[in-house]
Amino acid sequence: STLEGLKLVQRDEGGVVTAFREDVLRGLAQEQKAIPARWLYDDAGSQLFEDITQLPEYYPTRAETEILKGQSDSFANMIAPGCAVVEFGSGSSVKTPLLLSAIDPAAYVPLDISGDFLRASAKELAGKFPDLPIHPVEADFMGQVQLPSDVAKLPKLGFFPGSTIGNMVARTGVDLLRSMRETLGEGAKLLIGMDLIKDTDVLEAAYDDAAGVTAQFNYNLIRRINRELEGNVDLGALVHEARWNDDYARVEMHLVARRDLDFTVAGTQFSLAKGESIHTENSHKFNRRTSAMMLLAGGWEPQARWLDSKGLFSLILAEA
Ligand code: AVI
Repeated sequence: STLEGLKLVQRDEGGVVTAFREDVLRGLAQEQKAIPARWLYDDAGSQLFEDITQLPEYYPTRAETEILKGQSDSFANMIAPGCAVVEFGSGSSVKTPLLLSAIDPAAYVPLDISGDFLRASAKELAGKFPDLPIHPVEADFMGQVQLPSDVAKLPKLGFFPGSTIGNMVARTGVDLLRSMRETLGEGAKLLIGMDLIKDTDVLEAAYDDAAGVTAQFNYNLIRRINRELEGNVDLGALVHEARWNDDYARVEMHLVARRDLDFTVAGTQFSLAKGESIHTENSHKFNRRTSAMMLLAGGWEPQARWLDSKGLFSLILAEA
């Protein structure tokens, strides 16, 4: 049973495997089976996501990059020079340099839970901006983070691109926005990417590309369960599906059973009936009003909003 699984969990050492096992066993015991999306991002999953950002169907990365390139004058006008840019996540090799070149900050503070990612990207950035002080902080930014004393006196700009906020349910997203406000302090600004609601076909194609890379990204979760949690899920019995949920304004990724199947994970037995699914990710989409509502609920007042030329994606500047 799930309870026995949880007891096992407390006895073992590896904290990450333990948390993974707990989340998977709890998620598979639910009526609608669901596994938190963060488990998609092991090394293989992170590489697959990088590949996704290059796909013709996956427009968000290109659209946001276009805004960052095209609006550098607007950023320079609205954001104080000499601020500290605090990036939530260790930074993209393309987007971060575009922002930093536009606003000429006094310091850059990437926050990431993975020290390895953090060091690698800080090193890459130091090569491009040799005069910019970089202060990487290894921390879970879902809670308040203590910023280095070097940047205490500088105005702060938070940067959270990619519409990663959309991977959280509203309550978690609002909690994160509030934590960001606490981390950055009174008077701070936040530049945040929020993907837009659009034609269902365009949205579903972005999460179910013709080359099947997103499907592999989804299947990788099952490979990880089979490898790390002694699972025996027959991957051939599951098919990747991207589903627009109009009530929640989100694209959902599911793994749908092609036939009835039984399997075991960490000693616990589960079954899926043909057509049932494991829900593996949400990607919420926004419009002008819902993005403003979300930001306001998190303690941020929207000040400016930019779209790419096709109107697919929004980048919003908000003030604490
Ligand atoms: C990381 N995140 C913003 C991506 C998204 O678009 O929701 C994750 C992703 N999942 C499938 N494709 C991309």
